Amino acid sequence: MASHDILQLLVSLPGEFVSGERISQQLNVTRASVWKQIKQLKEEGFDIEAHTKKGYCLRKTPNSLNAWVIEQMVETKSFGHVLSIEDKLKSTNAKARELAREGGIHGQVVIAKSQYAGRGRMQREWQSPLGGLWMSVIIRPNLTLANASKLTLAASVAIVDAIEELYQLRVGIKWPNDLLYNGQKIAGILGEVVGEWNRVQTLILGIGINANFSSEKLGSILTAATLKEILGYEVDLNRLAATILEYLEKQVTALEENLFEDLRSNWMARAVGLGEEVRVLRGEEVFRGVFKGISQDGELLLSTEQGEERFSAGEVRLRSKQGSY
Ligand code: BTX
Repeated sequence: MASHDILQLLVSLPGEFVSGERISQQLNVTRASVWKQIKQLKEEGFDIEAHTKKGYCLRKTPNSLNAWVIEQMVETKSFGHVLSIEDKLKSTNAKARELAREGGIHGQVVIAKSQYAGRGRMQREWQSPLGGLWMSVIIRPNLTLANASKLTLAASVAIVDAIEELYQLRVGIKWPNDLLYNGQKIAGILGEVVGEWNRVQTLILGIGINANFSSEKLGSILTAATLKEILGYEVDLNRLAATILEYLEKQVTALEENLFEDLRSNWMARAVGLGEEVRVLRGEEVFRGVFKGISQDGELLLSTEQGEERFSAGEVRLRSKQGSY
């Protein structure tokens, strides 16, 4: 018997005590085995009240990452239905690529409690200590390659929506897909296409969220903040993952149905620096102009003295005139 069979039973009777005898009868196992499994669940962080006469009652699922809990929470068609959590990985994007090559399905998720070689865009380092949400989703969308870049925009809006719903926190998006709170980075997104096809077959969407740790853990990175610091409490990582997956599936489905306009306006409503004078850096080249938004094709629009310039994600960085973001 898996300890999760007991959980199923306790979850189906919220707030109720279920006797050890009833559990053992219903699941056809010994009382000793029930006791052992309950002990294991408690070690995993499940708050289970035990009463000698009444039996067991599930009071609370754990805040710490738990695959079973996320799978139960998530209300999606396919995202997060296949999900694995590892204690430590080099990078969840690397692991998801491997899984995708081995036949991983659309919406399959891999999460690591910590990463020892997490990556940002252009091979930059992404620090991923314990307490964060480091997650990659395999996406096999029905989209052309040109439209695939919009997936990272979709992911930014999905995360912002999730954070707003769960914590009533207004987060800004810095082109193309960093999430900022008061100018401090709290999350990043890394979209990587697997293989080279005309029609995108697979994209790995890596999502990193500074959640339950102190930003001191990020060493020399002084431009970061964590949800725990902003909110003053530790967030439920399972709820956060499940809610992001729900919004993400909605956004991806909308893109597949060619409904980019809503996403574009949602993205722009959250964009940092919109309408302001900014600098766009492409390698050593610097472009100055007013940040006008994103185009129908998902490119950054900059109005310069020479006219309108368009930039695709991946090649440029955006800076305020003073260099503050
Ligand atoms: P980015 O290239 O926009 O940002 C990388 C830069 O952000 C780094 O050069 C560093 O200055 C800064 N930085 C590094 N770690 C952090 C952090 N924890 N918080 C704030 N700033 C930081 C952003 O790339 C994309 C990040 C995606 C991360 C996810 S985690 C799950 C998946 N696996 C993986 O290896 N990457 C993705």
